[in-house]
Amino acid sequence: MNRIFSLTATLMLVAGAAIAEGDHLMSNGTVTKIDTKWNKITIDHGPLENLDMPAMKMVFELADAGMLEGLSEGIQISFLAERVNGKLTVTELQK
Ligand SMILES: [Cu+2]
Repeated sequence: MNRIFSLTATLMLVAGAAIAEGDHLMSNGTVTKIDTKWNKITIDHGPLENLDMPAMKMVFELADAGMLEGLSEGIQISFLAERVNGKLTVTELQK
């Protein structure tokens, strides 16, 4: 039930951001590795405008364990990455 709620909250945040920001903050990438123990995923990502980062493959923290649901290696995602407590973290994710 908690997971469903957090997923819904995440989707609402994503929808809100898309309306407010015209979608330009979301970046695209391919999930290449999933670490369910530490809540991290590796993303082969395109340029991240908000972090001024070029395309590369790297590891991100996940803001919410519920984001792991439905993820699998090789899947394409749209996501927003932000620096949270000094760590690059996926704060929004769409499959
Ligand atoms: Cu990067």
